[in-house]
Amino acid sequence: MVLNVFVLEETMRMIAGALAVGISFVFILPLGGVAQSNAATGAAETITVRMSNFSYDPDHLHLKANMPVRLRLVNDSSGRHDFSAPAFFAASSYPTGSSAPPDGDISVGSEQTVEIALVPRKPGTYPLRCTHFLHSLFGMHGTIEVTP
Ligand SMILES: [Cu+2]
Repeated sequence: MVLNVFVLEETMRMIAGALAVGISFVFILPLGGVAQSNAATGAAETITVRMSNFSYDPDHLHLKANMPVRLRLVNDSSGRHDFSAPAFFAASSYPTGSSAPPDGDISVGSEQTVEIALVPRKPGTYPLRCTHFLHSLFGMHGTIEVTP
């Protein structure tokens, strides 16, 4: 009987733990939705790129020349990655007070999000890659297509 009570307590604790995880999920999702709708009310379209081990999602960005855009780089992996596209960043312009990322490379730490506002200026297809050792070889590369 004592053993049964113990097992019951353990089970209750596990259920409570699972509920806590479920509840935090429920709270996180609406926050993400609010952030997205706020961005949508701004002038520029927000494009979210998720960075993981070892890919970009999406790995092909389709942008319009002279249309302001906000790139939202979300790294939900356990390690640091970067978004390196020197030719693309050099062929874009930036809002007053900001400029192209140094070396055309944006570094995003684990569980971090970085946003950059820009206006693509020159149509073309630009390579995108992660410069971390072997990441590109493992599939962490893509293209940014700017159409007229
Ligand atoms: Cu990487």
